[in-house]
Amino acid sequence: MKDILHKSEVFYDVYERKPGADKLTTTYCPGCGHGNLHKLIAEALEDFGVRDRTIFISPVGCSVFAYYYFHTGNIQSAHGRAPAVATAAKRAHPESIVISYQGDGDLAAIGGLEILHTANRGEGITVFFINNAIYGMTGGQMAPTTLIGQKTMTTPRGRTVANEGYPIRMAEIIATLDAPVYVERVMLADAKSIMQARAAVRKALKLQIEKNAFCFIEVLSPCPSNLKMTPIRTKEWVKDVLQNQFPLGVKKDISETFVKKEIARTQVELSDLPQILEIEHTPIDPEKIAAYRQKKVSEEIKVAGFGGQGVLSLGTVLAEMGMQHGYEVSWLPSYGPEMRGGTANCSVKISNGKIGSPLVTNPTVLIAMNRPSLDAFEADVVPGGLIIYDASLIDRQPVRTDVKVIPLPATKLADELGTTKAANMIIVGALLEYLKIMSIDVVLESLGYILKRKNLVELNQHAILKGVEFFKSLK
Ligand SMILES: Cc1ncc(C[n+]2csc(CCOP(=O)(O)OP(=O)(O)O)c2C)c(N)n1
Ligand code: SF4
Ligand SMILES: [Mg+2]
Repeated sequence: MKDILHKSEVFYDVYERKPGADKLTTTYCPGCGHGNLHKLIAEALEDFGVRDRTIFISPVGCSVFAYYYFHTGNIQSAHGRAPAVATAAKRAHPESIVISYQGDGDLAAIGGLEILHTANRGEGITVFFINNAIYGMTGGQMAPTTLIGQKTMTTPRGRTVANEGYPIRMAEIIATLDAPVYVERVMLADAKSIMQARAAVRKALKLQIEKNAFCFIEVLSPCPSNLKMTPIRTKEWVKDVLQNQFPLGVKKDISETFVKKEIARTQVELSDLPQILEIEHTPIDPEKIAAYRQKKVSEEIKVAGFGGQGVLSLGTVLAEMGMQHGYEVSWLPSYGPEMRGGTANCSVKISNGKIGSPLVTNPTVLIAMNRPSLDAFEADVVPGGLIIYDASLIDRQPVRTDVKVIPLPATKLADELGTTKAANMIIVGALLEYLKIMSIDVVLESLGYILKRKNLVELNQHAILKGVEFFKSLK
């Protein structure tokens, strides 16, 4: 009796992360299979002594909050993307035990290709695939595993082959691939089948622990709430109906002959990067940037304009130059349909603190190189921020009165240099002279390292200096 009531140490005693007053029960409906499977996994992790090196990945679905319960490492991933996240976790931490826990909507619909390629690469992870023949979390829409004739929210007259195709047997598909080591389908319908599921769960995890083997366990599981049956009746349905479409059993097992897969963690020293990336790089004299290392810098820059105006490279130059000065930097391009003739933009962060997200939504600096960009982003600039706009192309002034505005005729000045394309570097010069977060000398010196076309270095140096002069002339 004591053993039956034993709660695995792999579960938290109290589910502190779960909102609300009830911190002792799970979010699952009575009779739901998720609870059973959680228990089997938790007990195996405890018995194998790997709790503290397990990373549990839950994507979207009713098990999205698995991290309320599992006292392991946890990552909550986007819908269908758990296998990619699991791949990254395992490769970064080869000694960890990585579990990708996915529903049928998640794994077989939105994440259908993700799992296929992960299985095909034979990543050293364990996938638990909860097939309850329905989208549980969202209230009972059709899943790829929904049975023919089964009524769901989105197939109110029952699934038909003509409209929705056949239910997909994922375990069989995964078993056709070369890399997976062990693939089995089990069910959670009665004591006997739960014991068989327990054995499969343990075998799959053991194979990861001992051999880094990719294993895939499909688990036929009851969802009483959306199948609209009592918990007992749903279990019978899993056994008597669902199982007919999805036959239980081992679909592939090469575990005996499979040789342990070594996952090497590649250690790259920062100083080796230029050579690996084939970048010409001469370190900057620390003396030259010492003064800038003391500054408190946290700039969030939005650069926007037409595709072809050098918007993205303007951002790259700022980020690269920031790096030369020892700042944390990020650069995030936005490629959208707007690239063809409309607006293109990128986000750049330059900071001497850690950068959490590369996205800039409220810029401290907006660089608007065309009118649609000024229209689109002016309102987002933080009060006290800066707007630099190309006054030779934009026929209106910013309306904001709580920000600093620099009307810079960048295109006109670039034409004076002989090429319109230099407008972006003129803006770089004016901006850096305004911000005073980098040494102009170092920027000019570094251009040679980062520009791929060496014949353009001199021209861009002139353009940056022209921007600097323009800003000085405003004073
Ligand atoms: C990108 C994205 N698309 C759609 C959704 C809505 N959504 C949430 S859960 C879910 C399906 C879950 O079904 P399943 O994976 O079978 O998990 P279950 O709840 O049945 O365990 C969907 C479509 C979402 N959260 N994110
Ligand atoms: S809706 Fe279905 S899958 Fe979700 S918790 Fe309830 S029984 Fe489980
Ligand atoms: Mg489901």
